[in-house]
Amino acid sequence: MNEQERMTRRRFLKACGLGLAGLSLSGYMTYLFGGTSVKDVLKSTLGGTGADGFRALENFRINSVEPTPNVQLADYRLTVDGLVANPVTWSFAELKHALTEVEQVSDFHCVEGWGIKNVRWTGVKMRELIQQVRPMQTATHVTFYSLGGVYTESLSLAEAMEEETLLAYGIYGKDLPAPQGYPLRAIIPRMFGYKGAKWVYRIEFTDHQHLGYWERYGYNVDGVTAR
Ligand SMILES: Nc1nc2c(c(=O)[nH]1)N[C@H]1C(S)=C(S)[C@@H](COP(=O)(O)O)O[C@H]1N2
Ligand SMILES: [Mo]
Repeated sequence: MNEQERMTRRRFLKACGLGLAGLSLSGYMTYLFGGTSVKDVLKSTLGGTGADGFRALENFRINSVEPTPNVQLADYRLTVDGLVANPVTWSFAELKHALTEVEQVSDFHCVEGWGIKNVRWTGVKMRELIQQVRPMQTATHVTFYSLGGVYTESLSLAEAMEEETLLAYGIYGKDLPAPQGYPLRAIIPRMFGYKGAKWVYRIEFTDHQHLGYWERYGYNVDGVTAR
């Protein structure tokens, strides 16, 4: 780890968990880096919240490594490019016109040990978007880029095609609050929250997997096991 990574790690630890009730530092490190399953994390810590400076929003803790970008919806564009036959750049209105709106109720869980049951998202299915842009034979992965300029995440094409993989713009029947990724965030319910980038403005199809932000600090690319 170089100095910058150490700083980031330290900031991360400070930001997201030293205050978690009932978790010792070593316990915390264990579940951060010790091969813990989603179920174990949820079992051990669901319901336990700490006075740790997170801003609660509908029981979410706003988790961001960058400040909330100031997005004017009129200026927003989503670009889908890379290894696709039909690249697109859509305004928000064009996106909603091109794809079918769906509602989906699913649980949300963060690797840090908090989770929320039955979150009601509104958005569009990645699967439908993928069918429209028509990936080339060589495309194996998709990378999500975030307007914050710092955060990226990626999925295999198969993961992106899963029934429940969403691009969400609403929550509980309202627009997504800005800190939660307005106007567009990725939701992959069976994976930890870090797999879903907030403020997505570009989706690139590639022939290899880009490591996501937290994956460079040791999180698993599969998004299901902590390590
Ligand atoms: N752009 C961006 N997306 C992000 C993150 C981030 O720091 N930046 N954090 C991820 C993590 S670790 C989690 S748990 C969720 C948190 O979502 P929330 O802020 O709505 O609770 O967003 C994910 N997407
Ligand atoms: Mo997270």
